[in-house]
Amino acid sequence: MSKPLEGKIGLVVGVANKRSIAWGIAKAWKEAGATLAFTYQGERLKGNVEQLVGEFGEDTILLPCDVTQDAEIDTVFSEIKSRFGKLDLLLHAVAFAPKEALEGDFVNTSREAFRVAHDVSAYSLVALSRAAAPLMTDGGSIVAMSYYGAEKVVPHYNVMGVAKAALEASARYLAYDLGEQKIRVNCISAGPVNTLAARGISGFTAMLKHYEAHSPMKRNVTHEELGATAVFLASEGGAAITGQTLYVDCGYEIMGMYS
Ligand code: 0WE
Repeated sequence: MSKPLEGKIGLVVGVANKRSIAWGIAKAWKEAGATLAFTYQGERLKGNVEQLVGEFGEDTILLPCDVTQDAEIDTVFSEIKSRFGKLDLLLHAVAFAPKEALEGDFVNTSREAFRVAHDVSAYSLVALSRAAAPLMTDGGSIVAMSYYGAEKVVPHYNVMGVAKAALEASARYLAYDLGEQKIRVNCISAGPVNTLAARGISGFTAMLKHYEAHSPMKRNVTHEELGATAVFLASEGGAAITGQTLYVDCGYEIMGMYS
């Protein structure tokens, strides 16, 4: 097995449990040779993430980070600086909208639900990238997770679709700002994956079945495939790719009419 990320330091934001997309990508980055730091959101998830990260060995660090708190973001990056001295990779795999905003009609989205969804799911990429950039002294690769609902209407995805559109646009503006520093910023738009965030969304199982029936590849994307894409983006293969949204969805996005 080749180690395209040997000697690279990465920060992974968004692991909640072993089904998290962030965990799938972390495993792939580690397999490719990277040394990783992780954050967890709140005491509720600390135990989970601690147990998972235990597999990663001594050089891994785990830090609390609520991405809506600038002070917590600052602490994360000063810890990374003192422990590793630099950063090469950043994974953003966090999103949240209040549950009621994902249930009714988009037209009824409250000002507060709109604000929270954009703060957690989109602004956090800007804040994390700004803090990461000074540590990315040899350039870097920033990867954020998105979804088709950013581009087309997916019923009930509602304000999350608007926030993902903001995330993808933010990735383009960040790519422009950070390009000369050899820092690339891209989104992976994943097909649906059965995670903690997806569970409790009514009709989610039907959505997985829909992709299975109608995507060109007639199946759903795996954690391993998302991990392999993130390795590609972080390594030489991605060296001239920035500001893009890559659909990793078994081809679903290309379809116009389903048969
Ligand atoms: O981005 C997402 C989901 C993110 C998410 C999930 C939740 C559930 C619990 C954000 N906020 C919350 N808030 C909660 O209270 N996905 C891409 C998965 C997803 O979510 C959907 C989808 C898909 C796909 C919601 C409605 C329709 C489709």
